Amino acid sequence: MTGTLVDAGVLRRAAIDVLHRNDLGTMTTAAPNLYPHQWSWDAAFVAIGLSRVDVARAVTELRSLLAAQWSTGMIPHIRFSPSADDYFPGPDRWGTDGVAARPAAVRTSGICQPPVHAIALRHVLDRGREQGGADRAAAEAFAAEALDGLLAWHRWLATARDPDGVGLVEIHHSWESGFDNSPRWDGPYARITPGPVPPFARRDTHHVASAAERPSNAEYTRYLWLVEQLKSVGYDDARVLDTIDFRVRDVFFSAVLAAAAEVLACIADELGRPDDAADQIALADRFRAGVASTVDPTTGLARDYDVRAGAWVGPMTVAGFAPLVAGGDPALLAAQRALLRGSDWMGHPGLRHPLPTSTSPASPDFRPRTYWRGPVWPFLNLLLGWACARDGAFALHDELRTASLEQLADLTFAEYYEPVTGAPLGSHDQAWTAAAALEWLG
Ligand code: 2M8
Repeated sequence: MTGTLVDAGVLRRAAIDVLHRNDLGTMTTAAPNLYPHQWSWDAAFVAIGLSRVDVARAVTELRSLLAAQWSTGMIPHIRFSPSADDYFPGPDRWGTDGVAARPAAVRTSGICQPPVHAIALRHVLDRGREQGGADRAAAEAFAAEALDGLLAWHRWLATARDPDGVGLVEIHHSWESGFDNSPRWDGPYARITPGPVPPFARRDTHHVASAAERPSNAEYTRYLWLVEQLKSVGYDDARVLDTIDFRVRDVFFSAVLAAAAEVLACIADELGRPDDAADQIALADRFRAGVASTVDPTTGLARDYDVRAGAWVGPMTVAGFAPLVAGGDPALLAAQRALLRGSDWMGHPGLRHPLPTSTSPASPDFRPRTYWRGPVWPFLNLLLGWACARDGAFALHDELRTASLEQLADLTFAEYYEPVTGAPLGSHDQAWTAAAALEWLG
């Protein structure tokens, strides 16, 4: 079933309005009420969208995020805005103020998110060069300014987060994956018995139509237990490995690193840094191979690996298409594209729009209204589309673009959408959803 394409000008103006309303000046809130701070991978998508309308502001978005980078190289998953306190857990609960690696001037969380930032920088550079003049100068100057930070970020992930050198990034909290309560994490969380967690009052459930669209209280207790564990060792990378109950090699995160490293290699080359470029190519190769090594020969989907349990994690989620993001072996990518278009995914006859769902509608884990357990996430479709175009899979890119624009024509810019009815869920006016609309419009 297809929807109606809204007038491109109307969609564009509405998306720009959302980004303006979420703009705090030098950073954009991920959503007006639910997420009143700057999130790491949201900011990268926001910069991609902004680069279509205001290259200088896109540069500022990435610069603000990089100002939160820790001296270890980690880019934290939240840069807190001093002007908002209606989010839990806020900076006090994270307890990062005493961490020496944190930049003194900004308050941050103590974990990270997938490294889409070099991909965002590529978009900003390309748009700046297309515009020419001051935009080109600003984008090129920023690329030179940001290069060392992004190299340090990728190198930190490749060392601190791949201690065994297997070409897969290990995460220590499902918030790091960005797929917070995906069925991917049910197994690892089921094996955790939370220790004492200080009392807490959730705020997130106040900002959605139904609490059922958000993670459960049992999930939040585990999320906060992991924060206590991280705090207990002062967020020290080496001590975390011995302490944390959640150690999972995240295949989708790893795929993003592979893709971003390849992009950063190209930028390093353009900036006259061939050694750094070669280093990033090697890193991309390593993580691409790591991602490919996880593919389940029976299902054709890539899998995560629970280090603590020594077990594969393989529910039918969109993360199984990590090889499409990482790139690589043409036969593997062709098989994955066929699977994605098939009746368990985009080709499922019950879908309102033929778009990837966060969990397959054919899976017993599918929950169409619950956050990362089923709904469609627009920013993710943009990332998949970008990877398709990179690899010359233009037909699938165009299918994703057409269906995405139809979905976004409702002008709610929802955080996620119910796959069967197309109803908007979670927050409305979500910044990265508006950014995805701008990028799809071109
Ligand atoms: C969601 O995650 C945050 C925690 O980081 C939350 O639920 O409070 C996820 O969808 C994540 O991927 C996203 O970056 C964030 C902000 O949009 O919200």
